[in-house]
Amino acid sequence: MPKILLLNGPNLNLLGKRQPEIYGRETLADVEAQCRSLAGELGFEIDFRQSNREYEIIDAIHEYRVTAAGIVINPAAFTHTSVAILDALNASELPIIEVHISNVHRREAFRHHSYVSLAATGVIAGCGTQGYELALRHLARLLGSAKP
Ligand code: CA2
Repeated sequence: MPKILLLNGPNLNLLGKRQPEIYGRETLADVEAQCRSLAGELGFEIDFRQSNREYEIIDAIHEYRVTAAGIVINPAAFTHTSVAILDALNASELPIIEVHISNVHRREAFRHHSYVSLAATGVIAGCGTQGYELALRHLARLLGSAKP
């Protein structure tokens, strides 16, 4: 079964616990459960990770660079700052879908620029946590592995 790495950046462990007006009420565990269920339907295996440390995100990208079929990444605040994550993603030849729960373009100007978008195949923003499911469905279509 093709494996998808689903990677979440800093503070997303607080999802559903703070700022529900921006990020909704679902926890990261809820998102993981929904993604696992959908991945099963689509014929994927998923590895779901979250880290508050930039180097762990980079290491995960390196680890899955060869073994995964695609990456779904919400780099959180590192989106707007991390050339290192961009470089790691550019070193993989995988399809990469960048997900943002909120519509970053309706927020502060510093959230309007993404380094990660330079490596992304597609970008989803403002669809809430459903963005992760949309990303998985798009990867299924791209990889031709399932019935999206
Ligand atoms: O909209 C998104 O998904 C973001 O990637 C979330 C990041 C933010 O820095 C980006 O600009 C947009 C922040 C993640 C923090 O998540 C929290 C969730 C609940 C409570 C507090 C933080």
